[in-house]
Amino acid sequence: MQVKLLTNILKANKDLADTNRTIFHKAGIKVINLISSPGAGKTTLLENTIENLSSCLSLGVIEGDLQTTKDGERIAQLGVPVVQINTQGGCHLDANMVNQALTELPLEDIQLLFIENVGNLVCPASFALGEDAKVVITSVPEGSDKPAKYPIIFEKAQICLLNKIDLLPYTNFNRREFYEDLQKINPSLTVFEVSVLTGEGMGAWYSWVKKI
Ligand SMILES: Nc1nc2c(ncn2[C@@H]2O[C@H](COP(=O)(O)OP(=O)(O)O)[C@@H](O)[C@H]2O)c(=O)[nH]1
Ligand SMILES: [Mg+2]
Repeated sequence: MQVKLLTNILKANKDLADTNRTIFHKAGIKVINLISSPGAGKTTLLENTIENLSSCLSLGVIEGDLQTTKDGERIAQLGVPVVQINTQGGCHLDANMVNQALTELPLEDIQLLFIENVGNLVCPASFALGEDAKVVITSVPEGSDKPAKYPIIFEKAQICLLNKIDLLPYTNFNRREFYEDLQKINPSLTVFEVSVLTGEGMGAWYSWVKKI
């Protein structure tokens, strides 16, 4: 019975994600779903990406969080249309929440929409939102075992950003373990090693975003 219930929830979510996808397609909007554990650097990545790309791309942002509008306020300061969704304890965004947020965004003015999911490496992996690509961010201080421990999101993502490489000298992060595990989970995953803080490696990320 429980299994059936879960299947129904995921099916309902998939149907709504397809509805969102149709809306995005008609409006000519590309969508990136950003997924990571709390603190890996999603909002900082968005701030830098907006500063670098908003002169050539019209951007919009949906911010997902359990509580507070802190991330939404950080993004709004940059003059980009943003809607904050508070999940009131829920560990992921779902397609219905995104569908409702769309009514608050000027879709006709947006070419590329970023969705910052709730900080969590598990739940967001199972809930499609209507995105063109899932991007998983993991960061050096979290450790090199994260792909092996949370394989589903690394399997479903098209891009992996390994962030905070400026901290490599101060940690025991094992690149060999990281890449060997990723190879087993998703051999076609593209990895960009970056430091959002220093800007190292960010050129490859910006190029990918511009081409999506
Ligand atoms: N050292 C270092 N810190 C970073 C980097 N990127 C983000 N941070 C810091 O990590 C913390 C969490 O970042 P935030 O973007 O809020 O993470 P989020 O919870 O995934 O949105 C902040 O203190 C950032 O300044 C990086 O490349 N290197
Ligand atoms: Mg954030």
